[in-house]
Amino acid sequence: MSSAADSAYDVVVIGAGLSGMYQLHRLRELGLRVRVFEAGADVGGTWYWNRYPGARFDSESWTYGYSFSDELLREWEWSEHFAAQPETLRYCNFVADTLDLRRDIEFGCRIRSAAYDEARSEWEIEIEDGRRARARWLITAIGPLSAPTMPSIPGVDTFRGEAYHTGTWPHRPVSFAGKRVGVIGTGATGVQTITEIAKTVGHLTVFQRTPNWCAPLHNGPIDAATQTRIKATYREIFAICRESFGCFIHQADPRHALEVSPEVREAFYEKLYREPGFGIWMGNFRDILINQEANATITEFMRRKIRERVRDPRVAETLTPTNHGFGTRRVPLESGYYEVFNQPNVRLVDLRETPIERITPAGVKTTAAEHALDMVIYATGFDAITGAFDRIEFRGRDGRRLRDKWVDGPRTYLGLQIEGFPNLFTLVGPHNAATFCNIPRCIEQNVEWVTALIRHMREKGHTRVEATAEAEPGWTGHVLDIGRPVPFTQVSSWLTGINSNLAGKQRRTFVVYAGGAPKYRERCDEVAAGGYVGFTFQ
Ligand code: NA7
Repeated sequence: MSSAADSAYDVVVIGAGLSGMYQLHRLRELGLRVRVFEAGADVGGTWYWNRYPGARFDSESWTYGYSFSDELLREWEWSEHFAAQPETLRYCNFVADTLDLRRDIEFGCRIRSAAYDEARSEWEIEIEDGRRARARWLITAIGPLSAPTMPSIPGVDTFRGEAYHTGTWPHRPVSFAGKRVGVIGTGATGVQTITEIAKTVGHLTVFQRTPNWCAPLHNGPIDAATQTRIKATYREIFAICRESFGCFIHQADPRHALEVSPEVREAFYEKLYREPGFGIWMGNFRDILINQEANATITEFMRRKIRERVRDPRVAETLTPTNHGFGTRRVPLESGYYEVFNQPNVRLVDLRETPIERITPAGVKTTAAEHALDMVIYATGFDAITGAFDRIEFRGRDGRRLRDKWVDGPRTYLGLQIEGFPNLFTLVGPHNAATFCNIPRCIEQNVEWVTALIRHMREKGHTRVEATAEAEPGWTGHVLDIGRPVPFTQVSSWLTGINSNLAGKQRRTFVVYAGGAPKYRERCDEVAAGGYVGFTFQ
């Protein structure tokens, strides 16, 4: 493909993951000249980078694919209810091939800066290799979890063995056989990695700082009859997702946890624990995530489950969260995670008791011991939601830097636009329902809404759109108001903007919209129906 940088486009999209790919497709339909710049060597975003062992969906595969195209739905078949990363990456490639997307995507291009040129009402984008491109509209499709962070532990660079971050996993096979492997981090990624490599590892040491409440995934193959049923009912499936809080197939039970007897409650929790996917989180009693007393009942149930599954009571205790209730952090789904700790070749190190002092050339040194290792795996997460924005120098009107504007937390309108940054749209950006969602469902909403706004501008002959100085604080205040009473906003995790490894990310902020996808969509639709209330056009 010839280099298309140093050129002018109608729209530049940053990122060729699920949101960038769909945005490209929709904008092409408007007849616009679109260029997508992607840092990776191919499409897929999250599914391109996160190749770590055990990486797979926690969403039901058949709820995750794009819903907009009957052709895509007809031609693609998921092999498992919760597909593994290689299959999902194949899906991304299938979409790129079917829609012929690659001819407008330039790979290996990491964006360094983007500056708004007021005189021309255009964005000027600079790629790290120094090339530039200009476009009327700039759309970020950079993902909420795309800026991996290493731990701020001294000595990381001194380790002599193999070292990997899960978010930048190598493309070649990695063997664990006979090796002494250490994993740092027990979030959703660490839980998947640990469970998978425990099957072949020589010896595994898990360095855990904060345990999470994990629930069984119950994955399985999709048989032919189920495949036929799924394909025949896609419309119903997507309709259910559309009306649920996070666009998952699981709908909250209308009952309150405390209005039923303890026996009924227990039986319901048991049933959910035996069922696949996020049902125990999203399809539970309607109040378990908003009422502390209700939350305590499911939390106690989950505590008992850990004790039942882990043989050594001390290890079970260490694996049991003490600082947050079930569901107030992202719930990792697992396939035998707790049983890993019954293996004789697996050791759990509690970093709350014995913190890591440093990484040494030979392994990991805690305050209690030095653990000799052949490999260290960092499952230490991401500079979430705003991190990918911070890594690009965005300059809006009057040279204002986005980083400065967001220094005390993001300020946005609908999580899609920012006052002072005309013609910039932030798919799956902060304050957007998509950050807490069965993400392609919300991506489709985001993309379709932005596409309609651009179509509107073209029809009216506008060259510039920007959130007003009133609309932005209105929305930002609404995000805060709706988030404040929700328990998960009072717990530290990437969902509340915390990253212990980064200066400036130690204070909780409201980075996600906690009102749920249906309410969010309704608001976006109202804004559009009212002629794009809260925006100024020129
Ligand atoms: P997470 O959920 O942010 O988890 C990161 C893990 O790494 C978590 O257990 C952290 O402990 C641990 N961590 C981070 N830094 C350190 C240091 N310095 N020392 C010890 N332990 C550390 O990231 P994931 O990749 O698992 O998941 C992110 C999302 O991606 C996930 O929710 C899915 O939606 C997809 P902590 O909890 O901070 O004590």
